[in-house]
Amino acid sequence: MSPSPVTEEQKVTYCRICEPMCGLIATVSAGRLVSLRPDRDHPLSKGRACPKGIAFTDVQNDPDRVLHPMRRREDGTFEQVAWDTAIDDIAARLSAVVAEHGGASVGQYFGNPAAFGYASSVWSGIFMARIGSRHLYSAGSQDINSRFVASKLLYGAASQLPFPDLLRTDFLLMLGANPLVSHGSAVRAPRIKDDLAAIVGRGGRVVVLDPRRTETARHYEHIAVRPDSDAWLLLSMLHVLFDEGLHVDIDHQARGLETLRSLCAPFPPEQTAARTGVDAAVVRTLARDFAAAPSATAYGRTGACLGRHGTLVSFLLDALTAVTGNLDRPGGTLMSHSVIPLEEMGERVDSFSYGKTRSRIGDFPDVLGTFPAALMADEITTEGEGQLRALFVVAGNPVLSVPNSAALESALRRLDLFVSFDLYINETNRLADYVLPATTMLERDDLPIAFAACSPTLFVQSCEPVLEPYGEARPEWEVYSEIARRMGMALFATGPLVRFNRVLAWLDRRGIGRMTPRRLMGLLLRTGPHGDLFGLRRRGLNLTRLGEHPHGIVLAQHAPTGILADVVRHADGKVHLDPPQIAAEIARLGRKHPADPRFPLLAIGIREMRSQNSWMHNSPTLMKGDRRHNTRIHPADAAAAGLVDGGRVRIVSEHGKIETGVLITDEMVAGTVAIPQGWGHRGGGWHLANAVPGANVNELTSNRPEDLEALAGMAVLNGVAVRLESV
Ligand SMILES: Nc1nc2c(c(=O)[nH]1)N[C@H]1C(S)=C(S)[C@@H](COP(=O)(O)OP(=O)(O)OC[C@H]3O[C@@H](n4cnc5c(=O)[nH]c(N)nc54)[C@H](O)[C@@H]3O)O[C@H]1N2
Ligand SMILES: Nc1nc2c(c(=O)[nH]1)N[C@H]1C(S)=C(S)[C@@H](COP(=O)(O)OP(=O)(O)OC[C@H]3O[C@@H](n4cnc5c(=O)[nH]c(N)nc54)[C@H](O)[C@@H]3O)O[C@H]1N2
Ligand code: SF4
Ligand SMILES: [Mo]
Repeated sequence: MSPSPVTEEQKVTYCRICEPMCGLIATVSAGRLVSLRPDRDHPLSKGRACPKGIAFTDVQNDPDRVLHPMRRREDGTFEQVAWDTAIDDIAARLSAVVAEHGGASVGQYFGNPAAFGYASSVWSGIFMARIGSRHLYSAGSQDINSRFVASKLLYGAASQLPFPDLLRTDFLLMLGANPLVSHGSAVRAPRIKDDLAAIVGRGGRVVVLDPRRTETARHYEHIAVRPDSDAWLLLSMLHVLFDEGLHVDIDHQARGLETLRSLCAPFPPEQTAARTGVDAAVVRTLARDFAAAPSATAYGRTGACLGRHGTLVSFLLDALTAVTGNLDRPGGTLMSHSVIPLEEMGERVDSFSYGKTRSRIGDFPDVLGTFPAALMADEITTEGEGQLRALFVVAGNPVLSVPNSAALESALRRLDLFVSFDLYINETNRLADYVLPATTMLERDDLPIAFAACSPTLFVQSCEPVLEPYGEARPEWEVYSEIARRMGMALFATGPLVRFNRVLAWLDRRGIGRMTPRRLMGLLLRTGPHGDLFGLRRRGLNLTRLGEHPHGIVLAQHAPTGILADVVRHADGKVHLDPPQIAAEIARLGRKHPADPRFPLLAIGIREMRSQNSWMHNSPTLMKGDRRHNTRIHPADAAAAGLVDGGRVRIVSEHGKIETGVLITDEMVAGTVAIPQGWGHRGGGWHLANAVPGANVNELTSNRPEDLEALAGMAVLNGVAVRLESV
């Protein structure tokens, strides 16, 4: 008898590894993923996907994946346990911590992949709010919180993520972003390479400000700027605009123009050139050209956010756009606009707060209810009221991603309870009491949140699970619900309501029944700006209608403009160009850069095409071709340190040292080295990653409160002072 033919199914889905969320088609057979390929019918990605998206098959089917609840034994190895056993024990131990030390001693760290699904973020947030946690942390303090704080100061709305109108702009000033590799961040544009080319194609310009001649810079106009000097450069550009009267009247939109003008006055380009490495004449021309362009937009990403002045730099980028009349208009910088107004709800119930509470260590303001992850180590080890004692890590690997890994690693060993939800046993959760098997992006339904609101084309897509969870994997939100139940804690009870609870309790009281994340999102969708209003708006959106369009729906070719008044939440309805925090930060500028002759070079980060932060180095497809961890070094710096291409180098900072490979290249500005992030593997479970470990750049970075960026508590991960030693 011949074996019965196995039927293969093609399922429409989208990638949730990074922000473009490219359309994918999954081939599934007998409940297993066979392959992934780009979705040609996806209106935005149109048949494009990157190597990581395709290689997700390796992750989905990885024999190293965690598929059962794992409990750590005394000797550090893990044993498989039943879900019931794990949840009972976690609930009991958490109850004990809460009884003895209060809910404030419980915490959570939320990693980057968690931002690509709605359910675990919303439900774990509710869980933490109910328990009274005072310890929420996320990858944001190593990524984008400075952007959120700039938005809070400018617009009164921390969740606002203004983004460049790539489809219509005549002038894109790009500062500290490398979208040809990163595929774009805080702007959703799956075909960003084409979008940039089209700007030039229609006679416009793309100018890249970056210390490295990156993949993106090589294709466009590159201005090499010294690391962490962008604040001076932007202040000088604004100085020129004011000095030469190139700004426009924006009184209807903004207040504080005169204050901004006086803040920029002490920074003529001739004064800042030594600091930035950019000629005064170049800065003057750049400012004039930006102002003269029919439309222009200034955009920054991690290179803008991860220095000593990330909030100020993000603020100045928008200020530049605003004073040239380019805010909230076609071709300029657009205001983010969600189809499912989760962020708006958050703003309304004040869960997107800034400075509503302060951290126990370092006295930092909260950003969206979270504190700097750099403080976690000290929060665990510093005794006293509110000490962090029980930690949940959802989709994160902070031992590699947070500054001063060594400190965090040793602190994690001292927790009373440490629980992680992940696909792998990584460098962080190998120290956890429990590693719980999470569902992958293909094993859960999804709806767009967060970065989806930064799309130049107004677009919405939902997706259903492509696969049943492998093994015993479970969605995080169900596990949180179950832990709460076994602790006798009602997630939607009244009481000290914070964050989303107020709204959810309200919905629950109105008899919507058992609230699930999906129901909540369905309600928000229906009552949102494009929703069906329960039938009041014909052709409006609901989950059923979304389901009928698996490749997604283009709601408008262009994201809306003229919506500034709707998104600004300051009482006077205006953009604030004169916040006192910004004036204070400008006053601090010079003091934050002590020259230390022991560490004469500056290190910056670099993202690699076939990496995704720390978690795709176990994919055989992505690791093909003898990949290694190499630091890019300018020939002059290499010669001075006696280094050879392909050799080894020891990189030393005030906080630690690492050894890595040498790649000599003149794409660096002299005095700057670029070290890839996300390496340094010695996790519990990923064999291939561990076999090509590389070095962990965050052994060089600082978690001292006084070294964090002042306004948002951002980790300073670019512009790290180092020296090179030959080995
Ligand atoms: N020096 C330096 N440090 C940096 C940066 C830098 O440029 N330089 N960049 C920073 C930035 S921008 C970021 S975003 C952070 C990232 O920091 P983190 O979010 O802490 O780390 P990741 O490496 O993204 O690890 C994500 C973890 O989530 C797991 N995972 C993947 N998908 C899922 C899922 O669907 N569910 C669950 N439960 N788990 C999943 C992976 O297995 C992995 O263990 O790193 C930051 N650190
Ligand atoms: N292939 C791949 N794609 C990714 C990721 C990945 O790991 N791999 N990670 C994803 C994540 S989590 C994020 S947050 C995004 C980030 O998206 P991007 O920010 O676009 O990515 P980066 O490549 O880090 O680009 C930052 C740029 O800033 C430059 N830079 C560093 N310091 C400075 C400075 O002081 N001033 C200026 N002007 N420039 C500076 C760097 O040289 C670099 O070119 O990428 C996402 N996409
Ligand atoms: S660019 Fe990002 S979203 Fe698109 S396929 Fe690659 S990893 Fe997935
Ligand atoms: Mo990130």
